[in-house]
Amino acid sequence: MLDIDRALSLASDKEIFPIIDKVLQGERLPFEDGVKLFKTNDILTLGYLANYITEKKNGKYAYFVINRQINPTNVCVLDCKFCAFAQMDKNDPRAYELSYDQIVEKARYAVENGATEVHIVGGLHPEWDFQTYLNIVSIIKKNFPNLHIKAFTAVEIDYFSQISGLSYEEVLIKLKEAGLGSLPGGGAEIFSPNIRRIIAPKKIGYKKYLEIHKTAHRLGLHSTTTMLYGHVESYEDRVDHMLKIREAQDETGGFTCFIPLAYQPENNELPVYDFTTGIDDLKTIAVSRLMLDNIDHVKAYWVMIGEKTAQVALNFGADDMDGTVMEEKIAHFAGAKSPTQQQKEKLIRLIKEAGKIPVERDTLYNPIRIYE
Ligand code: V47
Repeated sequence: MLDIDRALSLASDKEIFPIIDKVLQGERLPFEDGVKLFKTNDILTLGYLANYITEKKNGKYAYFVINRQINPTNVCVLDCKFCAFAQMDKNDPRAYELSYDQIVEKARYAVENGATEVHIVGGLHPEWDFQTYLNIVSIIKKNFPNLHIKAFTAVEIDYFSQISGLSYEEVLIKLKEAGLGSLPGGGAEIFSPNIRRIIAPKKIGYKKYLEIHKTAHRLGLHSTTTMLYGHVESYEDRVDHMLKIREAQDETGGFTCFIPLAYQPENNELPVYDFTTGIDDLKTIAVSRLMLDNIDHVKAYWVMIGEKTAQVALNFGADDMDGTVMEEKIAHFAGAKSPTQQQKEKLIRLIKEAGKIPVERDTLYNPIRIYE
């Protein structure tokens, strides 16, 4: 008897038996199956199935990147209810704006510590023009030509288009010419317009978010994509979100990775005060892996689910842990209990002890070093 048959013969939830067959036959799962998978308590079967798909796609490899986050400013015109990072008033003592020199120094620290990537996300500053954001990219590129600049969410790209009068395509072409390497996936939150009205009323809707990513893909830029879960959304909203991403990926193939972001509940305006639970984190990773059959990688973002859950998630459908990060603000302002940075050696240990083979990767998942 094959290992997979033996393991799945122990499955206990009849509701998911037909889904098991579909997964084993490589069939695409519809909306209803995603919801059933979220509702099952047969968490081990769910994890086994998700891990089966991960290993079919990526073998035993689990990835990490040596990277640094840089948040140039937290001054932001949006007023997202879950966000503890942004400051509407630039005179608030918690508001900050980094100078070009400070940004270059942060990038220099990253390079000196082995980083291949900087991940840049910040606020929509009411007084910064598009040129300021372009300069951030070009000044880093000029000083560190080999560093991959993963910068600016679709929400920021839409803002640049508004303040410059340029189309999404023109904004992205200018950023690419300045040295942009790829787009990060933030700002997706939950696509459901009803939930978005509650948690992020001023933020662009999902159609624009996906249009911007698809435009980037057509210009040869890859991107990642995310989902903020664990607040006021339902399982149905999560599955709907995943399917909209799956449809966009069918069109362009440009998403490298899906990242479920666990809601952090402190210092924000959303009246949801609990962190996500370990089971919900694992289910969300596993269901993502099973629904998003056309995305190669699913990330267990240790910053938001903690190192221990992220490690376990490597056996529940995830094959990537993000990276060293070096300085994290967005999750920590909202109460994240994880460290704000990570040593490469720790990531290697977490991956090895999960029974996987650590691979240091670049932003686009090219292996840099395999730790057999
Ligand atoms: O856009 C904000 C989210 C995102 C909270 O692309 C929150 O590889 C949880 O997108 N609780 C920024 N989440 C981080 C992000 C990201 C992180 C790591 C890797 C990648 C990638 C992307 O964080 C925001 C928003 O969606 N966020 N506040 C909060 N209270």
